[in-house]
Amino acid sequence: MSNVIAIQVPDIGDFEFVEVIEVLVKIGDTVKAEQSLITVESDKASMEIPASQGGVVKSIEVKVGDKVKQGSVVLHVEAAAAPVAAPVAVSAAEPAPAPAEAAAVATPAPAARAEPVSAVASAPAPTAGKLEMPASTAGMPHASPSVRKFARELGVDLAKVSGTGAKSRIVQEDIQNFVKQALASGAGASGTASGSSLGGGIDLLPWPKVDFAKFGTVTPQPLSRIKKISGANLHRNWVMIPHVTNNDEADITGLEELRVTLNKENEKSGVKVTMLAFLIKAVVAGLKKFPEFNASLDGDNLILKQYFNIGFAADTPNGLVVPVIRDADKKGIMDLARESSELAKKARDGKLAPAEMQGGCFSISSLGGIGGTHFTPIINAPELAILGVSRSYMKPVWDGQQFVPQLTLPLSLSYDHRVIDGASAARFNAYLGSLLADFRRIAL
Ligand code: CAO
Repeated sequence: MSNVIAIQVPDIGDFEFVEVIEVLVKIGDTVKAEQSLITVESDKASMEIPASQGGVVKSIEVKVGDKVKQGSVVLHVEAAAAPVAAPVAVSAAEPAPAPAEAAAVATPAPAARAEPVSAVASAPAPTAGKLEMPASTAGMPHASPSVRKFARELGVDLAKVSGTGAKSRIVQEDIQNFVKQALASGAGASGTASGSSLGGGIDLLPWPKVDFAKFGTVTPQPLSRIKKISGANLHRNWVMIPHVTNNDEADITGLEELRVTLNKENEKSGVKVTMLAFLIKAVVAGLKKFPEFNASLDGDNLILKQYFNIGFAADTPNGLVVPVIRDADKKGIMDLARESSELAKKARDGKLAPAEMQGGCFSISSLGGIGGTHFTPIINAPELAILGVSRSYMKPVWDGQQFVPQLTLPLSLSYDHRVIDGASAARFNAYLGSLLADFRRIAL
């Protein structure tokens, strides 16, 4: 028995008649349930009418320019098997159609297509049994969902394309011509057609969806509030700042001796002199010598700072925070050691005030107490550079006559390459190394 089904236009809300602007299938095509069949357009927006039932297209009952309304038959398909009512076509409140009715007339399931955020972000969610026209797309390029999809696949910014269709609608051919022109003008993948997003955007695959439980027992654990906030900041900084990391090493043999001596002398003071305090002092000297490191980008301007506030990454049970030592240039080693340890304790206890994490000029991330050789610290925007410090180690160094043991501190300086050249970064890092190797230089 022939199983031919009429596919109708569903309830499309307040619009009595809408115009067919695209027919997306032809007779003989095999269509799947949910596949778009035609695009209709009101005076405000366009949308696709999907098939609720798969099958072979036997006849098409509409053409471009026709006006259709709820109940208009779009086409007939011959279903391979007995049709199944579309899963979301019938609202839970309505009685399901009898199988015979369902077999005769299948109303398309609601299927407002998932569009890029900019395209139909304001489109209302479809209600069961009803296909909502997206809200007005005023101000957006005039194009059907399938054309938008096509543009998206090619990375074309529709705002840059002129439409040649009715009412200046952008049609598929306009996209093809735009791409041809962009290629002919020699515009490369990154800078096409004077600012078009063709190849310039980040067009990534969706995040992999894996059912981990299939492979073993798993326990979901929500991220801490700090992790969520710091994660979003780190992500933005990593993506938006062209990072380069300069790796160097400093001879801290003498400095470590001094640190140990100071700690012995000041045992009763209750303040432990840390390598971090020396590093802060050395960084301040570096910022004074290389002012572009003590700056932030503001459009085409560099905002040079005359103050020296140094942040340091503190590892806490809830995640990473960066307390800031203000006016570090006005403080001595003991003050810096005391303040950094107080701030680190506050950070671990979750008691840092927001003001204690603001106003930084440059950050230090010291993993020296933990381990590692070198790493790539992520710049703490809007700062322009960050110093990563790894674990010091003893290495044999040839002094011209013999190998001598040298306590060596690895320094990893990440910098924003939009502002800082590789040569400047190498000089900055080498200067830090020279200060740490002979701290008397800091007085020069
Ligand atoms: N090389 C070898 N040993 C080092 C060292 C180095 N570069 N730096 C510190 N140490 C030693 C210290 O001497 C100390 O040893 P003792 O206990 O024997 O005296 C020990 O490591 C612990 O140091 P500390 O942690 O108390 O002090 P600190 O000044 O090195 O660090 C702070 C303070 C707040 C920076 C640190 O506790 C911390 O949180 N570090 C982690 C920072 C972080 O997570 N960075 C990553 C950010 S990106 O994800």
